[in-house]
Amino acid sequence: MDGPGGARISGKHHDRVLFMACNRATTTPPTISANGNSYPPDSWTNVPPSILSYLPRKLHLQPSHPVSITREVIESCFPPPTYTHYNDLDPIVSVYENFDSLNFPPDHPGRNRTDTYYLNKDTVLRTHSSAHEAEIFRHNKSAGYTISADVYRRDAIDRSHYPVFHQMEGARMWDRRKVEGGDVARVAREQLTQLEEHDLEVEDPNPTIHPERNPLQAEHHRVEEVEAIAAHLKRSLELMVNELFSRAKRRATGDAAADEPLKVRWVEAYFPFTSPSWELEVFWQGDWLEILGCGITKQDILINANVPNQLGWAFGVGLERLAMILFSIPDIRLFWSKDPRFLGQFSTADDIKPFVPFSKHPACYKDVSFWLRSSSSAAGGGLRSNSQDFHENDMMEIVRDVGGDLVEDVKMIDEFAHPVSGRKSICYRINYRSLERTLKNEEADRLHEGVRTRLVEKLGVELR
Ligand code: FA5
Ligand code: MG
Repeated sequence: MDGPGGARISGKHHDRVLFMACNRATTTPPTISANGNSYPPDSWTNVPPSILSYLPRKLHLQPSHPVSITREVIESCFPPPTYTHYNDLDPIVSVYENFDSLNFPPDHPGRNRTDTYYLNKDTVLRTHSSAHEAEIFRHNKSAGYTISADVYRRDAIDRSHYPVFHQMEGARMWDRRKVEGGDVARVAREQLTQLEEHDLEVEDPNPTIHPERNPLQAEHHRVEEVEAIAAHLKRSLELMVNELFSRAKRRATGDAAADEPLKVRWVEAYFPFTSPSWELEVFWQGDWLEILGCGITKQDILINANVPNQLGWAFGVGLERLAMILFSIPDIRLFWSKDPRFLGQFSTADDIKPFVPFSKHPACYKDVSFWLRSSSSAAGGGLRSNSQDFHENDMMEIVRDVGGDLVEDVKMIDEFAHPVSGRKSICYRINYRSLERTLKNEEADRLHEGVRTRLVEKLGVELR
């Protein structure tokens, strides 16, 4: 399960974004400039220049890019005038917008500096497209909307996680004052019957509402309303998945697996801003893959947005996850490639062909083992860690900052505590591999030496 606030870095493209002054050590820079504004840094600041350099990229708007094509296909499932499409909202948001406006409790792990990029204590790079929900509910003129957005999370390094990725949010509201007799349940049911059928195989074993696991917002909603809105939500999203996968299937004729009906399943979930809530998983290449979270919007969010008479559903889907499946893209780093051998393979939403990998370049594995510092003095957000104040995401960030997209993945391969002192030792294996060329061993050695030096400087570990 992907939680709101987890993801990865590289540092090649510095366009419009400037990071004034050097942030290499723990010194705080005098000011951070991004998207034309300045942010005074403080003890919460943790966003490196390499991450700020992604802000101008906006892959979801880049013509013929697979992320953008995936967005277009999803938008076509939620057409105007019922849905307004918002695609260019500023990724720099307040802590209030990203967390408080959505009911995240003060101690939610997503708020930690280990999980989220802070420009300063009040300002973050959005960790999800939901950061704009409250604002759009307040001003939106149509019944529904979609938002596509680049989002940022500190997280592990592997082939399906990157510190920058794209989400698409969608929502659909019904206004009790505007439907006949205030009967939202009946209207939502009627609209459900107007939605198409599909031939996905859907597992949905749980009741819509479960008193403990997935409660009704009993003060605000009637059971019939939630049953009807949930059915409308699930069918709308199943149709979206069906549309994407039938496009992928059309191109894959001759592939036996492509003729099998696609299997999806609904699982119960929890989000602070919806109840009841679900996630949708797709069975793909032998495993269940989570593609989206959704639910019935918490009524207090709508009340705070000054639209107390509306109620409805919202969802948030990961665009790279879908694009990887749609185009058979094996590694999430590829989306950031500017190599024409990658970009040249995609054209439009009507011409979806599987990506043909250019030759797979060799991997180069290097291990690093270290003793953790035995005591701590961490400033700012809480730390989710082992006994000592080491958080894996801090290590991941150093690796990304040094190695950029030349790191394919990082795995912990050993961990133990000294029998007498209790001091902990960890060993990580870093896989250096370029997507575009053969990496020389000396180059990997240089990168690895850089990682080792920074681990000592920044995290105070003792190399073994
Ligand atoms: C959210 O971000 C919620 N805001 C979704 C939501 C919206 C729920 C509206 C209810 C109503 P989550 O953290 O699970 O949820 O992320 C949503 C999707 O983003 C995931 O299902 C997955 O497809 C994608 N995703 C999450 N983390 C990553 C990552 N590091 N790399 C690529 N895709 C990711
Ligand atoms: Mg999730």
